[in-house]
Amino acid sequence: MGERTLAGRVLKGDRRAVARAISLVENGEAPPQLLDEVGKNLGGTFILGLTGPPGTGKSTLVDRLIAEYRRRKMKVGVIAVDPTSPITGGALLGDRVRMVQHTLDSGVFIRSMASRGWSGGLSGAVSEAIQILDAAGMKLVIIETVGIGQSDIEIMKIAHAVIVVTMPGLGDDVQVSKAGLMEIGDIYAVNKSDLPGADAMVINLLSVVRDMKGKSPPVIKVSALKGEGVDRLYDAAEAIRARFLSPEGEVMRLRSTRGMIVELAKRKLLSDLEGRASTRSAGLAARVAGHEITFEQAAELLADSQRKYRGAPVRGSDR
Ligand SMILES: Nc1nc2c(ncn2[C@@H]2O[C@H](COP(=O)(O)OP(=O)(O)O)[C@@H](O)[C@H]2O)c(=O)[nH]1
Ligand SMILES: [Mg+2]
Repeated sequence: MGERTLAGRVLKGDRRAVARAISLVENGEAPPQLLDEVGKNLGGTFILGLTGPPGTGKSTLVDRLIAEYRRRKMKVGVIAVDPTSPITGGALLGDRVRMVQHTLDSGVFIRSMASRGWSGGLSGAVSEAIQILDAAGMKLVIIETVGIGQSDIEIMKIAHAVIVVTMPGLGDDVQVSKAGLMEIGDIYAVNKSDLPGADAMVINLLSVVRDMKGKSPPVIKVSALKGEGVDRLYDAAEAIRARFLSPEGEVMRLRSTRGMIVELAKRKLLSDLEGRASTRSAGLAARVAGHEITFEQAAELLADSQRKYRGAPVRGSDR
């Protein structure tokens, strides 16, 4: 059926095959053979996450970082996870536009994945996409997410290093701390340093990240627009990658692998549940409507049938 051929082409780094494979994964239609082949041919890519509130300049910064890595001939994959629908476009297009200078470079693969409709399943699809890029020979995969919502935090658990991007004028970084971003950064970038208030933001951030963590991650002032400070951001990311490549990196690799396994398992359970839900929910809804059972009981029944179906302990199984 050509799956082997597709896998073969992915392993050779064929960008069209990679695009096709990621589409299959996104639609939950990837043939097991493809994922098997990919899984057997992983090279241990470094996963760099970039997150932060919308408009802070993440895509522009990713574009600059790609250039830094390409200058060193490193093959780079980028996945931009976008909250908007692929139909209405919006920021989705924006991400690609900001990185357009790299679209003709065969050493760079850029892909947007829309989070709409994926909810809990998104990180599973991202995990598979990362594996495809890894098997295709990318030594670095950059994941850009909009730092709002739980799935972002989950995706960032997969990354080996996380850069949280902020900018001046975010109002005492309330948005940043509210979104739970203060706990997940290995590096903090204060972008748009060409605008007033960047120094204050750095000082502010330094105090906050020191409080929340035992150690103090670097806080780096950059202007993606002017290309200032990008080299220092690159150096900070490379320092973490050097650790990743050393024996010490084993812990990082295991943590990320664990995250991926959990996300993939969640995705599998979710799609099974959705399958069952579509057949069972009509009956359950009628019983709720008839006041025979409560919403809570209906949900429990559906969950129970899923657990039984899976042959798992019905309740209280540990995680
Ligand atoms: N002044 C200034 N604007 C920037 C800088 N970096 C990005 N921008 C602008 O900020 C806007 C949002 O950038 P984008 O990269 O799409 O942000 P994202 O939503 O975080 O991915 C765009 O209009 C960029 O041109 C910067 O360093 N300085
Ligand atoms: Mg963006």
